[in-house]
Amino acid sequence: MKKILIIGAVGQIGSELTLKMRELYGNQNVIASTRKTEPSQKIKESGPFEFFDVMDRKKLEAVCDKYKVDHIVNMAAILSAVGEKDPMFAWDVNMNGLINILETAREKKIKQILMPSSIAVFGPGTPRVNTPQDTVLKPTTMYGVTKVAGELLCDYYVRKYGVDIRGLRYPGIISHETLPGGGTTDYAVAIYYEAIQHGKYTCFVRESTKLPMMYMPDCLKATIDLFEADFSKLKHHSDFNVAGMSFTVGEMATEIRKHMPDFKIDYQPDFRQAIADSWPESIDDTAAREEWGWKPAYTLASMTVDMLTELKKKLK
Ligand code: AKB
Repeated sequence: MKKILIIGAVGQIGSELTLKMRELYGNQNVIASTRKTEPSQKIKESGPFEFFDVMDRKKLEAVCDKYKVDHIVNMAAILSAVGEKDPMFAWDVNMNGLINILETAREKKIKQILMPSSIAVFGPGTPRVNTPQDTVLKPTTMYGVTKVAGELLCDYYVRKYGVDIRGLRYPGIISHETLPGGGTTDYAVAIYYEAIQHGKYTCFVRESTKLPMMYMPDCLKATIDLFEADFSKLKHHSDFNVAGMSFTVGEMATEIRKHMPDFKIDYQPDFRQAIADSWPESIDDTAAREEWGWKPAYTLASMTVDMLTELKKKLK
């Protein structure tokens, strides 16, 4: 049985991925970890948990030894909006944290690393519609810079040391369990919370802003399908484009109004508008479909029904 260490296990994706992986691989085989945020009761009680900073290499190695870890999933990252407020902190966590993981994996002969990337690798010079797999990578955020460097570094470790590393470029992820922390695409989650709690939302990007998004069940499926993929069949490694859906904020509001006709939205763009404008509108994920069979299930309409139903239960 695999022994999987999930770093960043209390964040938006990490928290749900931990529970999903415990269900699939056994509670005791999935070790959750985070820097300092207290985990949910569900995470704490369903399996092993460790507090440590990914920048602390000794502690990372000690945890790998303690649990005989052979797979590492790294969900720890400083995202685009927070990264612009403290670029050096973003560099430190995203790059030095990654180097620690890669070096630990090389030295301890860890069998596999899953290292997510993001649509933040793209920038203003990249084609914005149906963005190709292999294209211009000149991001304008520190988060994007660390993700491009991270992809290159991971591919280097694959080539130079034969470490099995896989990664996918997450679009904005929408979910109702754990809030996202510090990204530009956070508006696509906040809009549902605010609709349920206050019937209105002030959005920090323009109505016409269109970005690639994905619902959490598809995100978990993509992550686990890539985790399980046959490494020998992969031509790409750390940089798979994965598409779910693409829509404008205006289209989201229209979809919400189908269920909540009185929902109101206004717009007060801030510094995150420029970040959103530098990213693609839609993504070409042919490589992921061909190399490991990726296929999303959710649309804006089906996700909206699910988000509103789940949030009504949770918040009312
Ligand atoms: C962000 O907005 O920074 C993230 C991302 C697209 O990686 N959600």
